[in-house]
Order: sequence, then structure tokens, then C-alpha cells
Amino acid sequence: MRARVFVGDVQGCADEMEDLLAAIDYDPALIDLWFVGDLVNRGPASARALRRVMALGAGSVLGNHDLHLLGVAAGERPTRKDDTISDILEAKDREELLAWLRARPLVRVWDDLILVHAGLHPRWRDPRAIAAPLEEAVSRGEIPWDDENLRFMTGVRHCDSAGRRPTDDRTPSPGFAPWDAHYRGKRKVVCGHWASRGFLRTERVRGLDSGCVWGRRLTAWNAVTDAIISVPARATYRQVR
Ligand SMILES: [Mn+2]
Repeated sequence: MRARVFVGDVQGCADEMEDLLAAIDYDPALIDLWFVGDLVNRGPASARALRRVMALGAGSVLGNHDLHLLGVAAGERPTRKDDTISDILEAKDREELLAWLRARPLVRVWDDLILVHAGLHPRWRDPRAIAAPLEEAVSRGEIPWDDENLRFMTGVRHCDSAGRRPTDDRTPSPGFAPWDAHYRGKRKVVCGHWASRGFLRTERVRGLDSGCVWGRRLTAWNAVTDAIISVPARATYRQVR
């Protein structure tokens, strides 16, 4: 059986991705490779990272930074001063790169696992049904920026038992908890997005954002063996605020 291996937030850390592929002995014939999203932005080599994932034939769900790139490219979102996506926006193969991203799912479900960038809402009984119309819209180039479900799956950290999110996600008031405190689904969730929380292993969650772009590590999780392999960042590309 092909091993399924999941990789945390790359965010343009293309060199570390190469290090990690070597560390897991990546062979496309043996390993089904998936990324948790946020392939681009904040790191040094967004275009190279994205091209490499495409060339590998690997899968990925969309993260908030991937959506941001699509929004900037479409002229729907302003660039931010710490964006590092100009290499993609100015690339000859820009349309190819953007088209590939637009065709990515937001949620991928297997019998035993769910892959999503940030997390799942406590009241979603069927995350695929929630994601499908959103993916449809993204694939048409019509990103529903204000859709609460889209914002939740690509951006949640804390929420309450009804899925409401705090005004201040960094220091939430009592009643809010990490989203997975409310998650009761039978499938294990593989996600990223929360670098300050670091690698997370609980009964129901594998959180793979170990902060490579912040100078920490890039992490892979093997779903068959439940083993973790990680490589160190080669540099601190962004300072923790
Ligand atoms: Mn993210």
C-alpha cells in the first residue's frame, strides 16, 4: 500500500522542502504526498516551491496565503508589505501556477483522515458538502472573501462550541478554545496554519505547521506509521512578532 505523507506549511521555503523530500526518501511510486496548504508567501522562494509541488504531482489543500495570492493576482486584494509572491506574479508561467492553485480543494477526505488548512467547525457534519460550492467558486476565479465557512477552514485558530470566533484570536476571552477542543468527528484531522502552536499530536489531530518560515522546522507526518520527520529551517526568514 502506498504510504500517505503530509507536509506542513511550506510558505516558499523551497530549500527546506527539498531537504524534507530527501529526509523522507520521497518516491512518487511509493508515497502519496499531500501538503496542508500555504505553499507560498512570507518565505524566500514562493515560485520555486509552487513549481516543485506541481512537478511532483503532489496534492494540496488551499491555505489563506494561497488564496491571498489568487486575490492579489486578480486585483481583488492589496499586497501586504511582508508578501513574497512577486516572483509568481511576475513569472512567465504565472497563469499556469495560478490555474493549478485555483483547482486545488479546500478539504480532502479519506476514510480515516480529513485534510484542511486551518481547522473544522464544530457544527459541520459533512465538511465536503461545505467545501464543494466554495471550491467551485474558487475554480471559476470568484473567491467568496466574506464567506464565513471559507474563512473558518482556512483561518481558524480559536472558536467556541458553536463555532463562533473571538475578536482577538491571539488572546481570546474565556469560552474560546483551540478549534479542535470542540471537534468530535471520527476522522483524524491533518492541518497546518498555527505555527505559534507548533507541531501538534492529539487523539484526533495532527497539526503540522512547525514554523519553518519563522526559522523553526518543516515537518512531515506519515499516516501509515504515524511517524514524524522534520528538517530545520536554513534561516529565519521572518521574525516572530
Ligand atoms: Mn495559514
